[in-house]
Amino acid sequence: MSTAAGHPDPHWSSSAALRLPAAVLFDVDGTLAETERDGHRVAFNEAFAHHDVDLHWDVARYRELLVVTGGRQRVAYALRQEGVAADEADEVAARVHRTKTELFVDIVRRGDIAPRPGVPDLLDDLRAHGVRIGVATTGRRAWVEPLLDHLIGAGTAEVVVCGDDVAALKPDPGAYLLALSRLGLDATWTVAVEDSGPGLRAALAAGLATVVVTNDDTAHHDVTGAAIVRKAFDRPTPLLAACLAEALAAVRS
Ligand code: XBP
Ligand code: MG
Repeated sequence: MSTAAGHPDPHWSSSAALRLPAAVLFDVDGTLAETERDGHRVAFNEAFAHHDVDLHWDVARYRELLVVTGGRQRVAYALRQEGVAADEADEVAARVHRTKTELFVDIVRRGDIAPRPGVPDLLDDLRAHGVRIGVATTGRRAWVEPLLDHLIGAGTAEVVVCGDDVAALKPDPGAYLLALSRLGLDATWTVAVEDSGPGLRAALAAGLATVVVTNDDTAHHDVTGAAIVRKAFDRPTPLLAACLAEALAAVRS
């Protein structure tokens, strides 16, 4: 834990001994980076074309479909909406999703995806204060690991829980509970950082104080229960470790 004395952060309250989180668990898609509209969506559309599947997702349609977490589940859901029988939808979705994963890995390896503004500063600040960092995502490990290496540096996240590791995706709390267990922590002094309603519900169900930083795709989501809701990491003030300490204090007091 840091003390207030001499703290360089203008958000730090010198009058109150705010306790920093023991760890911060980050979502990936939409939180660490804007991966969905120009990343996953593009890869899904290329995969549909590759498999002659009669689907094409524009930005508005994809935004609606983001309430379904998991790419394979999202494709199966959309196929069922088109009247495809459940078994066939699952089989086609599995094939399309394998191709989509390969295509998205290519996008990641091209290095085109940048962290959201303010994310590197928050990570630096957490590291400077000795706060442990983890990741809990419903995405597939095949692209999550190369993306994290590129976005935040290999080894920055002490634990990385992916959709492959859990039986149920967000809003199920499984990914967060597994991340906590791998860190050897309970939820009390851990904060989650999310961008979406399903992600927030997963984190809350795991008992975590949760900061939501929305984006254009999730600005309309229900964020009831979040400790802090913001539109950006870097504006109007930087989201830093001390802000997360304030969020924790608000939830745990
Ligand atoms: C992200 C997802 C993922 C991605 C696509 O949700 O739901 O499905 O959209 O990745 P969250 P995959 O940010 O809440 O983890 O195709 O690998 O599923
Ligand atoms: Mg997300």
